[in-house]
Amino acid sequence: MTDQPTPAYTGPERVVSGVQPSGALHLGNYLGALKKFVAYQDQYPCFLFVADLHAVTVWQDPKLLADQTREIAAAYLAAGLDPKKAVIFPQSAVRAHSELAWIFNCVARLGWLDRMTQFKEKSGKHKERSSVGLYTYPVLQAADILAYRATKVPVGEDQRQHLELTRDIAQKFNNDFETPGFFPLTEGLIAGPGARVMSLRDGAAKMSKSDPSDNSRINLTDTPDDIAQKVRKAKTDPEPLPETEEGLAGRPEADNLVGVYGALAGKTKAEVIAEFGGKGFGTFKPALADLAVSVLAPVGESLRRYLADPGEIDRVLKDGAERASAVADPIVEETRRIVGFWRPN
Ligand code: AQP
Repeated sequence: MTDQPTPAYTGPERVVSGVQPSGALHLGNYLGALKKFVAYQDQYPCFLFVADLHAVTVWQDPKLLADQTREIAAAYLAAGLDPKKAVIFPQSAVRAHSELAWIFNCVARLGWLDRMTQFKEKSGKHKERSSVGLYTYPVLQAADILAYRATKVPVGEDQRQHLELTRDIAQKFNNDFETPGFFPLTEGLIAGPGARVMSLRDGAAKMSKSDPSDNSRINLTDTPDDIAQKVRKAKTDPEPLPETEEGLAGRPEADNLVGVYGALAGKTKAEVIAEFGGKGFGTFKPALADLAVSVLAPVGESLRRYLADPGEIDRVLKDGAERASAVADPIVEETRRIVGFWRPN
């Protein structure tokens, strides 16, 4: 794969990202994605979708999918996104994503997809029985981004490899069709606190919706009591917190909890260690529980209020789909022209 800069893309800066409607959102989704979306909505035009096309790469109950989609939109609003600023929409309602994904399926190489670690993790031992969609998921992601010629994508650390694939697809398209700079080489906004929140039960596994243990994650819908209890029960080692940040090496659970505290408080790990270094988890965990409740409980409350008004969520999603299509459709139309598809003379 190549990573050479093509002649520069000179269009406007745009932010695109999405979250799958495949279960209740957790602290990792909040810190790795939602909180960042909110920070960018005042800086750039933001296109934030509910990734229902991605969700159906594994089985989703058709009776639940639309409501799950509303739930993610409600979480966006509860986290602080303003639909007058950010464009919030269901991915499947903007056809440009699927159309561009097919063209990119013909640009991406099998060898590139074979290297994607998320497919290996998600398909596990059942690769032969996985959907083809799960395999080509990163190609659809490239289409999600490039349908808006997005220049910036805020995501968690787990998406880094997929973003590199998006750049490779953009570059190969630009080279193959001799349209330098047509698609931008999108930058991932990945770094920073909360980019990789780990499971509360295992510091080596990422916090995930699909983890069978509910105690492994803090859900945005958890009550303050649930949140405090999950923090209390979080796996740790018997040592007090180290006096320096370097002392967190080899202590994944301690490192994770310090990182979560920092991400919630807007502090670096070094600042958290300066405050709690040398103290035991008997002191640190209650402080973390109080902080987590103070940040997440209002989000949970707001989420419940939005969910009580599905009509309002539907208005946001419909309006968002129209605004998103107005940007993406001309880009896909131009792509069709570049590829050489038939058009009436
Ligand atoms: N543990 C995490 N730490 C930081 N960021 C995370 N994200 C997910 N988990 C963490 C970020 O959340 C955004 C939306 O993710 P998604 O729902 O589209 O899919 P995912 O990454 O597959 O999330 P999950 O929770 O792990 O779901 P399952 O269990 O279904 O696979 C992305 O920006 C992601 O980086």
